Amino acid sequence: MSNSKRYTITAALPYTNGPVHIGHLAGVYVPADIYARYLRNTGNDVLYICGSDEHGVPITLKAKKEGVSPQDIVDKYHAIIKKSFEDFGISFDNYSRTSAKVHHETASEFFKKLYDEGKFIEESSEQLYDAEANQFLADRFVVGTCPKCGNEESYGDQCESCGTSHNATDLINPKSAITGNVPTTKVTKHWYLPLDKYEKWLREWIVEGHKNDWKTNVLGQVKSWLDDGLKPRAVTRDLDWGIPVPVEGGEGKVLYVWFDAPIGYISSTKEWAAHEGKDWEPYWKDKDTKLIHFIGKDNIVFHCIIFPAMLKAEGSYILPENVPANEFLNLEGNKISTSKNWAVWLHEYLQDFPDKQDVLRYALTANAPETKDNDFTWKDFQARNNNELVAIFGNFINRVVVLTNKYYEGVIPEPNEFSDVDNETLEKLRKFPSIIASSIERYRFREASQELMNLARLGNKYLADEEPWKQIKTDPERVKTIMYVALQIAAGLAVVCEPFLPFTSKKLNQILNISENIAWDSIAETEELIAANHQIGKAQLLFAKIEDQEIQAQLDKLEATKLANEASTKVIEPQKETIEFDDFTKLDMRVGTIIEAIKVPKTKKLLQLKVDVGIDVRTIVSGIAESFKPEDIIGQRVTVLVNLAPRKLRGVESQGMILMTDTPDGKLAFIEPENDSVANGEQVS
Ligand code: B3M
Ligand code: ZN
Repeated sequence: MSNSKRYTITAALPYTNGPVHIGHLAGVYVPADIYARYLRNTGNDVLYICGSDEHGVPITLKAKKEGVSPQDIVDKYHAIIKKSFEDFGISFDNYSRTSAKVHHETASEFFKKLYDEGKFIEESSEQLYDAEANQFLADRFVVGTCPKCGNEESYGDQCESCGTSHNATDLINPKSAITGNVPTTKVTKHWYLPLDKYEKWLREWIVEGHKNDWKTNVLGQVKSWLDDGLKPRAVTRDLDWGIPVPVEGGEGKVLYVWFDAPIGYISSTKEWAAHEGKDWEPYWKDKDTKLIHFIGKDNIVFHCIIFPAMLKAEGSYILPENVPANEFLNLEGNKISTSKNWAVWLHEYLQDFPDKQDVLRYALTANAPETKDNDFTWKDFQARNNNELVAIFGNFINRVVVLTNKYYEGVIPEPNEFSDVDNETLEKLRKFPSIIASSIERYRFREASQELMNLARLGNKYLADEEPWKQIKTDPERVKTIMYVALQIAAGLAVVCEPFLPFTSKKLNQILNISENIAWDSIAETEELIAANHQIGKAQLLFAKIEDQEIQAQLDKLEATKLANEASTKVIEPQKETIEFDDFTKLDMRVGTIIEAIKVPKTKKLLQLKVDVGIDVRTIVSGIAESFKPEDIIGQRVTVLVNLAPRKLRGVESQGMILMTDTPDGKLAFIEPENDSVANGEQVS
């Protein structure tokens, strides 16, 4: 194709300290995949690459916590992540890992070249040190107050709250993440990239040069850092996990993870090229290649300031054409968190919904956090599936295929003369590929996904208005034209849905018996996408309704996570003063059963109960109304302190006390005999 271009598309390398979750997918991998698939479908030379980020402190910390080696951690999660991406249909041309030999070599050479050309500052200075752990405290090994926004849990290299990247020594009140100790300092030598020298150039290139085509959230962050002034940044660390510093004096030191990780894009390209027998260099060095980095907002500084400064210093590489960073996705109102297990993990989703990759892709795209943080809810997921994919897209295709089979045994009829509505409908169909393309090219994937749905809506409306199922009795010749037009829309949908719903597109091509994919650009020009007399296949369900209980199961899973988290942070009260055995025997505790319960009027907490305690049936006023509805506790077995002196509560005399305990979510729970046959009045001792 004449206007074919070369694209190098990168998706942030996931840290291998945990599996991939929906936040990663919505922010990075799904939009990048839509973009890559679209560009391939429009005839471009596309390289879409990624790989596991296997260095850095998060991995060392996880290994320490689990008592295994960092290599064990990265091997475990690399395998899970790689497989889940494949099963989910993320169409990477290559998925590498930064522990690969080619990466160690590429990153070392890169560092060496900058070192040899005098691009670094070499400096010894006091760095934070944890004497007990015998460890310098860089990056996530140290937590403290962010000097910029006051967040008390900023990491040594970056504050996740305001996005600022800083040096560990800038933190206020630093604390070791390993021992909790207040760090001391110790002198050590490191190599620094003098970012200040690139400030002017960065401003011209991004703030001036890309003011009209980069996203405002990205431009805003970049501008604010430049306005604050850039400082030299250490690109080496005193750690034992990473790529050894390949120069004299670098013994026992490794490259900073954010120095080596973006070079991972280059190594992944080399690995791919070697495998495919191609040349990697045009993808990184030809100025006509468009380099696009898909990332989340916490990675903006590294992709817009530090990595470009590295590439510029090296001198032979192209710079990104765009860095379409997304904001964050929350989950059911709370921040997604790997350590708190508050996430929908991709590998678990694929187990629970094995053939519903496209549903998640669609739900995440339709609700993507493109301009602000967004919330994923299972209810919205269900609604996107049931009300859009099933009710609009699936319904349209199903009607077209069922009717074509019913009226014509699956053979597409020859149309008669087109009515105005037919012509208008076909004209609208021809415009959709460029409408969707324009949204995708501007990184507006939500908008693009809604235009895709609008094409299905067009098809549905056309059928609803033309009513072939009625006309078949009165004007069968007209129905031939209607079905022909509807089939053109179905064929168009198979093409333009591919970037968003690749599994569906494939299935739809099978149903329509299309073996050679129709070209995206041909839709605008061709009179006929799918020809008369072509035999199509039988109807198959494209999307199935998701029932309430499937959604409830997911919500229950999250609820269990919440409870487990609360339980693990719950403070256990210290033991009370010792008592004598005689003190204990004074307590008369009996098993009983609640036989009546009503609310005490004008109180929030009190229930008035009638309890059969074996000795008698007595009234007890109990502060449990916030945990139980009266009607739910009739018949409940309880333990009652029966010889507590009676006292009046809101005018009602309470003759005893029901023993209760607390649940992690702040509700109360009864203490009841484990065995149902225990009679009322039995003593508890
Ligand atoms: N691993 C950060 C992250 O997963 C980091 C991205 C590297 S991209 C070169 O959020
Ligand atoms: Zn901050």
